[in-house]
Amino acid sequence: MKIKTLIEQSSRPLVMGIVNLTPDSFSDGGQFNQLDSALNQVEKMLEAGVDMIDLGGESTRPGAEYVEAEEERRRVIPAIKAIRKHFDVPISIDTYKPEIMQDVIELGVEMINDIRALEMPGALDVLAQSDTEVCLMHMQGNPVTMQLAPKYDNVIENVLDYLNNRLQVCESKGIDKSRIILDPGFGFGKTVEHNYQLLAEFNRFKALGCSLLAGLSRKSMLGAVVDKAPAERVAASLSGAVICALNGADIIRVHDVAQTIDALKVVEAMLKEKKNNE
Ligand code: 7PM
Repeated sequence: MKIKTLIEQSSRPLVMGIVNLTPDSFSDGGQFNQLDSALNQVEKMLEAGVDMIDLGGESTRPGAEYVEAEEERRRVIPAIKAIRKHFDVPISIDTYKPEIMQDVIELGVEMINDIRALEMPGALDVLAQSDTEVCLMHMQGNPVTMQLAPKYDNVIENVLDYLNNRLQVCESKGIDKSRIILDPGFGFGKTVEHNYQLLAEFNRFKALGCSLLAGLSRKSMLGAVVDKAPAERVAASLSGAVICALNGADIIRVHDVAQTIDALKVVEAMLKEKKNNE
């Protein structure tokens, strides 16, 4: 089913669970371990009620290393096939490389999640020749240098202008607005203050007429306030998720699926009564 349809049918934002395929310090990075760990993560998230998963084969963390397309393909393709074989869950692929987009679209993934908003040469054409949904995210600079000196005249206006421009470019290429999801890109070339300005005015992005995605799970904008390591930022992340839910987010990208769904169910129950008493 289309993500757009899932959004329309849901009375709370969809929860997108983050599944990383990047080798980390907790495993030897071996192919089997990576796949097995991804499948375990997906199973747990489904038990918790996740609406879709976001699979990433290249870390986009500040200062992260570049991953060749060949290596990203080796990580992502077997994972998609294994997830498809074992589970029935919409899949989003976190990639900015057009050759990866092409391959995963052929495998029938529901969404491309692009932190570069289809700016890589060829990416627009790949999406234009498909009917796959796509998330366009704002980033200032690139993942290696973006946190060195983020600068805006007005972060809200600048991010709005950027996303509006990417939207126009997509539409001119024949990518219909109805399959585009927009994301201001918390943490991507933004200071703590910029991030909280975006959070405070998240609802202004509704004016662009697309569904909205918010990704702030465990990010440093939360660490800056609670002074805790990423894994200890669950409560802070829930606070961020609730703020976004109250300000028009349609998809929330998270590590902690079960806790986020609980938090969003409370928002949903409140909004239901609010609507009933209008
Ligand atoms: C710093 C920045 C640390 C980003 C970690 C990350 C987003 C995304 C990521 C997001 C969309 C993370 C990331 N963040 N895709 N991919 N929106 N659409 O938290 O905010 O995993 S990477």
